Amino acid sequence: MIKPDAVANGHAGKILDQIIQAGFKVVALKYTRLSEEKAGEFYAVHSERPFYGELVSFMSSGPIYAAILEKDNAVEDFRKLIGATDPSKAEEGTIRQRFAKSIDANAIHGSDSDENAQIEGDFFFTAEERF
Ligand code: FUP
Repeated sequence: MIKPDAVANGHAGKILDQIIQAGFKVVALKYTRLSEEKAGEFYAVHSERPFYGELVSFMSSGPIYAAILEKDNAVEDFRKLIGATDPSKAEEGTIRQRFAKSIDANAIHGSDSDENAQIEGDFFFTAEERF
């Protein structure tokens, strides 16, 4: 997901370009907005964390781009490409270092396992929306 801050700041095109240039194939792509309810469902794993309420409200605050990406070793390589959760700790040239301002508004989300990538892909896309 390209998050509401990056979309609002006009960075979505540059972020998508960096992803594609890094060798990821776009299997599915959608411009949409999460309701609070859907954002809460997406981040249910964090429901006990102190930042959950703000996370849900931020993630439903504006439109996002959702995508399914494909590549060998995709989860690990994508997490390297996006950088640390806290952009102040993200390596030079990573998406979060380039485009994110804070740990809560951190520009982009990447799945943390193949299993979660499957679940999160199914959250946004039907089979007919994948190529
Ligand atoms: P990541 O996998 O890098 O997106 O990081 P996490 O799964 O740990 O966190 C998910 C989201 O929760 C982050 F993208 C932003 C938010 N978050 C906070 O707002 N504060 C924190 O201290 C940690 C995470």
